[in-house]
Amino acid sequence: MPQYLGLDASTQSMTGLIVDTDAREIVAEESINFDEHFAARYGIENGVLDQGDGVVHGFPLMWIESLELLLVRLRESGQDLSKIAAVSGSGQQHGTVYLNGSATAALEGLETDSSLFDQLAGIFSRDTAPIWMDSSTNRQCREIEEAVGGQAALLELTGNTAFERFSGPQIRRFFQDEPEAYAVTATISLVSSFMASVLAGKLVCVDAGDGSGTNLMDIRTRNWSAVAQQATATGLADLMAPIAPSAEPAGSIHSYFVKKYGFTNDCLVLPFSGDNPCSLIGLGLVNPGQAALSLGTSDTLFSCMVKPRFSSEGEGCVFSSPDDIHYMALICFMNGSLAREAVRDQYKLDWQGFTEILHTTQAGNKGRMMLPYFGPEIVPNVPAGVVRKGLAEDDVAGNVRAVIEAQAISSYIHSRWMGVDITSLNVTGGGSANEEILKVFANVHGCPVHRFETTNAAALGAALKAIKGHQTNLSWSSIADSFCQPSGSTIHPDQPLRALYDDVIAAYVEFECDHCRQVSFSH
Ligand code: XUL
Repeated sequence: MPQYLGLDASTQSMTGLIVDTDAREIVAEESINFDEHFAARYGIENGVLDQGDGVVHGFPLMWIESLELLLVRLRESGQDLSKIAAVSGSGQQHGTVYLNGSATAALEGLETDSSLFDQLAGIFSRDTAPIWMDSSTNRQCREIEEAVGGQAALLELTGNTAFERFSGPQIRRFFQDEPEAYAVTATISLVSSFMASVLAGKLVCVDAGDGSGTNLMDIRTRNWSAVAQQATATGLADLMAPIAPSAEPAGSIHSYFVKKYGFTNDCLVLPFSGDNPCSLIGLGLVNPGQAALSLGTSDTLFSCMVKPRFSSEGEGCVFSSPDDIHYMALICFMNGSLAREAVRDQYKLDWQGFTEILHTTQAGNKGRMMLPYFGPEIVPNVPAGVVRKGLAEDDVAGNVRAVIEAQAISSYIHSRWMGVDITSLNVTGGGSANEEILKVFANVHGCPVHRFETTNAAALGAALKAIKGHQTNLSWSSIADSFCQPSGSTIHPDQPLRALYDDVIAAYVEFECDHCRQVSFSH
């Protein structure tokens, strides 16, 4: 019975999801929460180390430790890992891992008499990895854009303007601020290719899905762009593994995992991708025009496109799909669950109390509005600072509804550039468990919202990538048909409320524009 493992190395946790292609079902789903296991040792909160001034990093060694814990947990829960024919994965997109010259030998020489932690602790030229929440590279973004001939030129070349959270600007900042550490860096991996390298016991290529979140890949050829690499840092072309087809196996799993956890020697390791491209296929968006919403640490809205279509405002992103044929349009809001949790905590609510308030308050919030920038926001690109209109800070109910309406409206107005007529939204992420939140999104977008069985779409997409890499004759549509059906719970829009939201949306646009004119970095 072939089974496939999808791993998701995300911001706050390491998840493993196993699918069985004969049974056509998800047979296991386990997660290791970073704070729960590592908060004290690594000094992290919500999975990350916030160093101030927009500098937010993760710990590659902690990800390695949690991989090991996860495999133990999967075994303890009764999973027989010898059934796994192939493994692939998803990594929080954009993060960069810096390895020194000892990495190749250390990965290859892993032995089971000590832990991954002990054997891999010395392979880094930088202990921490800047991740997507890092907003400290504004200067580097502008420098890279200028060096390739301007913002429009970078957009045309890579599908994206320079974003602070993207890998290229992170690399440039390291190159500028820590030249000595940069000089001893032999390889720069993405979170995805780093985790794949640990499993394969050798440096694994980047896939085009994650490569397109770097500001370094030519979006049309799906190869690194020499021009973008030169604009970013000296000698960068030699530090980055090539881009490989997403379904081309990188090799077999290293014997460490065979001996220690019971995988077989011929279990394949496929290149990992970014969490967004993995979520695209995990939610079954393998055909153009389909759209989905992920309510996670950040909220993202994305769709599948035939050709790369760019956001001229530079607020959206374009990635390659893991099918290596289509493209993914995405907008990412930094203030996803971070904002929902900030409101919940500020008013000392639990999720039940929060949900009851949403249920009992009126759509449109009687004109009370919030711009929920609890942290710096990506879309629109503004610094941190919550702004309220007609809404007192001590108005608990008003603030709860305001944060959710703001998120839904923002996802609506900032997705127009995709040119996709959104007729339904497939929804995932922790926030998708909450029906009252989904009702607001259904009413604002005026379309049904389909809930999926797994809230781990990225891990599911990774498992589907593993299937495709092993059973190469299967089409993406047939794989998606088997595993990506809504769980049956669909939230339909309430048409009169949708009409009401027209005015609310117009008022929100005005409120947001006024604020952006006053404070934004780039407007
Ligand atoms: C998307 C983005 C986030 C991260 C979350 O561009 O930065 O969605 O991928 O892990």
